Amino acid sequence: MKDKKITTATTVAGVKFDSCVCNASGVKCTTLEELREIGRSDSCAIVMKSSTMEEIHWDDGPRSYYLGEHGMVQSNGLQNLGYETYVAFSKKLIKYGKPIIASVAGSSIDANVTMVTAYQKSTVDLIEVNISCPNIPGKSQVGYDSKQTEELLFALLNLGCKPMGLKLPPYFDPAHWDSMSELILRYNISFITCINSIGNVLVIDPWERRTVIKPKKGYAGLCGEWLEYIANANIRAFYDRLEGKVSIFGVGGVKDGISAFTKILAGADALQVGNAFRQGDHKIFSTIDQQLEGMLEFHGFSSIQEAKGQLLYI
Ligand code: RRO
Repeated sequence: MKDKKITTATTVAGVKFDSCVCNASGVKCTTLEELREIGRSDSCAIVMKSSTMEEIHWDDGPRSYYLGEHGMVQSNGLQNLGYETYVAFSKKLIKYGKPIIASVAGSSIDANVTMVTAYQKSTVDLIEVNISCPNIPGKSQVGYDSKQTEELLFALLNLGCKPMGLKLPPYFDPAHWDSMSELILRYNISFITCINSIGNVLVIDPWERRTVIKPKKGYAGLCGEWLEYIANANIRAFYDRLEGKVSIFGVGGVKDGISAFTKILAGADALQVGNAFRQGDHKIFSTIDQQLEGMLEFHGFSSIQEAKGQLLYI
């Protein structure tokens, strides 16, 4: 019998991807050289660092602290080169022939409108609005507040034809999945990215008797393997609520074919890799993709589309 051809090609918000593993915003994707390296790699897309109106750079620190191979805490504080630079970068990244994803993290509704409008006119393919950065002193995450989220989504209506998505914080209660899903459907959001880091964790150095991160008295975003099951829960909860109308990027603890496959079963259309990319090199995308192909084959699926959401219950 002829072998079944297996593919990890996927579609996010109507945009075609040749495979389904790419970088997560925040990790080695701030400078043009970093973005070019992602372009040259087997990452199925190029996701850019979340941008603000102006460049942000901090000299203080420490802003990140590594917890072995499993993950890290960070408070990068939205360091980026400013949205106009990323609009310009997007032109230079076209030659890699893969979707380019802009990320927007404005400090106000007006800032987000300005940036989304600019990206709508640019050469990016998808626009992700990040409503879940935990590391801005004095500001809570918009994604934890339905009223603020709705005001933002209303302002972002009808700014252009490119698909717009939301990068969401981890939610821990069904009521939040319900209210956020309702807004996502009402405001025609095309894709969501689940999940951002777990905000406001506190790592304490017991020997120095102090915090390990400088800003916000040490409160910072937790990244890496600890996110895996929280991300799975969020992906599944949104998959169950979004009526198949919204694509899902799964992110949080993706480090191999198994952690990738379980997110596809939960309902993800594609995967983003943060911590494992930080730790490893640019081969991580193809390594995970090939292992994922093996998992699809093992379970008799020939595509992501076939496997997506096919979680069984005991
Ligand atoms: O730059 C950051 O501190 C940061 C961002 Br924008 C984000 O979305 N999530 C995160 O954990 N850190």
